[in-house]
Amino acid sequence: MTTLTHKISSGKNVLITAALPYANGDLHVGHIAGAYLPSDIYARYLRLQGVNVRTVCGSDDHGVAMVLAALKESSTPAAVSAKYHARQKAALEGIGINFDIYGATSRNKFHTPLSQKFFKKLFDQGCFTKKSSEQYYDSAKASFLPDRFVRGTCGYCGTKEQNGDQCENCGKELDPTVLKDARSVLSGEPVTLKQTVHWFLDLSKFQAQVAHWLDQAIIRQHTRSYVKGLLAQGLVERSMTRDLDWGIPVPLEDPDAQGKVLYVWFDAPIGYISNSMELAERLDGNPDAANEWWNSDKTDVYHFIGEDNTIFHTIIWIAMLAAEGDYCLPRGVIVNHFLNFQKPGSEVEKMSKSRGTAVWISEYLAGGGAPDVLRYALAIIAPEESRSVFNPADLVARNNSELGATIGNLFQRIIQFTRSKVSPEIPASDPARFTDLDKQFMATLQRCHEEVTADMNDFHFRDAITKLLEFGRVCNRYVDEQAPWKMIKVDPEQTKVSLAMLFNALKFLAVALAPFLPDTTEKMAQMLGLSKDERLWAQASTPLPAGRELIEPMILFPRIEAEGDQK
Ligand code: 2FM
Ligand code: ZN
Repeated sequence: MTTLTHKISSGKNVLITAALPYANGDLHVGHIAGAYLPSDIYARYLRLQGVNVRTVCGSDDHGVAMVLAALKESSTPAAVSAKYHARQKAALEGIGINFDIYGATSRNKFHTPLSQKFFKKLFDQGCFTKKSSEQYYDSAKASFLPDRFVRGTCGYCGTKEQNGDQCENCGKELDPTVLKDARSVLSGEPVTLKQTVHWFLDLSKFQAQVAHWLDQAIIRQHTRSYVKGLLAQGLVERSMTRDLDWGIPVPLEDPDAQGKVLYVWFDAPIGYISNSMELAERLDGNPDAANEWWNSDKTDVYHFIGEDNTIFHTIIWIAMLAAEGDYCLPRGVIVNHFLNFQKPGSEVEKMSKSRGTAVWISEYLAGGGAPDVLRYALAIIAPEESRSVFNPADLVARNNSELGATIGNLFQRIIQFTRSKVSPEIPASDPARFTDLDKQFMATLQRCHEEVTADMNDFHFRDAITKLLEFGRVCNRYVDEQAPWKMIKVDPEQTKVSLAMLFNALKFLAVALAPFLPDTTEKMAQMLGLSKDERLWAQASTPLPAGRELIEPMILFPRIEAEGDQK
């Protein structure tokens, strides 16, 4: 297991961003597992640690993806992006992912001027080379074909049907020199090449700065190795402008710039800053207060992304920020791999809209799916170290046999038993009566708290949730060993000792599971009467005071009947 061994620096503010999804479609479980759930888990964790956190996301409204979606839906890029923006926001909120701002790059009033200012500053510093080069062209449609307007075979790894900008399999950027058998998405015809002028950023000039950043960034080992490999191959020039009529106009007087827009990957990450400005305007009454988050040694910025966004965040964005100079470089970039999909009885496949190999968040929620069950099912298989497989049929077992049988059942049996057989309140216990087993149980709780804290600090959320579930199993075993339903008949005082231990464990779970299961831990906190302070991370393993009245326990994970189950 690789480790990042990152301790939260005390007194630092943390700005968390999650990749801005293209506003050309709905969100599925792969998106959630890749960037949105991990960023939400981390933000919730830091807030429980008392850290001042802002979370920033929003839709990426520009680029060819939007133009293609508009063509497909006989609509306009503006209308399509507004539609999917709203649907994405609702889906995220539906599963408890509430960014402080979910902006939109085409509608945020700060975004175009900021992106143009950014470009102009790099231009004035001589960072761009204006060059004529051969780009794909569709003669039938009399149109240049940037990025996703072309599909073909990746010249690096041979994967077929790849977009003209990047290979989904090997993650490498593709251009006319490496894409094979290129065809126009507009006409389906083989493409031709035509000369056109663009502004290129020579990334090789930033090689040393990127390498230096990489050496001290908080980043997973697989990402570090991958980016080191790219650096070893040497960085090249990349065009930062496109022939497209949807996007941010290139802010140059030059007649050659007319009708051209900024490359979507130039303006998209700037969206993190422009969205922070919109948020600062709302929260601080001043958009420039965003500088306190972007240009201050009091703040650490973390980007959460999926593997396909790696080059853009760890090389191009770092080079852009280094060149611009006004903003701090991110402290970390947390990359998750793809989540593959497996329908019952079928092979493992990539998530794909056309093949129906995905679970859409809006459909899951509309079908009555509980947000926390999906969050758990994704966190427990989080593709942190390598790609993992999501099987929708597993959701039933995740709910019934893991969450329900382990955590739900524990709360139910302890609270129910105490109320009916012992007292209407949390019982007091006498420390003089602690047995070796009790002491061992307390030590296990303490150790779990420490280990889960280390996991959370290191962005190992999958290990953290796995350990919490395992602790739930330890608690159930302790109940079985103590058998309070028998003990109460012979030694009521000793029974209270066992129950007090278990109430401490319930409190620990109610706090430590909060980043993963926000709805359910609200109910747990209500059942245990936890105060805001008792719900802080540091307080997770401190004892729960006796004497608190217990309410009727709620069913935390109602059983799901699998298709084919006897009713
Ligand atoms: O892959 C995507 O969906 C991109 N729209 C991610 C952009 S992340 C950031 F730079 F905005
Ligand atoms: Zn490839």
